[in-house]
Amino acid sequence: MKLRPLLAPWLALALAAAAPAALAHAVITATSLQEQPVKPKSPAHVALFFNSNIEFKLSKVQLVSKGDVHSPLNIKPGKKRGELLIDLPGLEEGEYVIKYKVFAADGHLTDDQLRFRVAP
Ligand SMILES: [Cu+2]
Repeated sequence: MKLRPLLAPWLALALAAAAPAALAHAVITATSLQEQPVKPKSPAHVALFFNSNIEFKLSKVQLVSKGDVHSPLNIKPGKKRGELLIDLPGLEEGEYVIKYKVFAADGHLTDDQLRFRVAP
């Protein structure tokens, strides 16, 4: 069959182009950080809003602070669909990253991060 080597790459491209429409990965649509910046040295709750329900037992969130120090953060469901609440300890002023690995209700993993600043 001489057609096969030609057909296969074309098919792979067509499938790749069709794939995104079939997926429903959890994507952040809003965060409370936009309205309530984190103040220094005061524990805070940060809410992340996803476009999908989250499997909380499978999801993990870490805080990355200066010097690439990773610490696990407690998470819990919020009141709204797709709302994830994060407990933040009191932090020094500076730049931080929230690294999250969350599973959407459809089982797809989102591995991403969110930068934020702690300032008075
Ligand atoms: Cu998905």
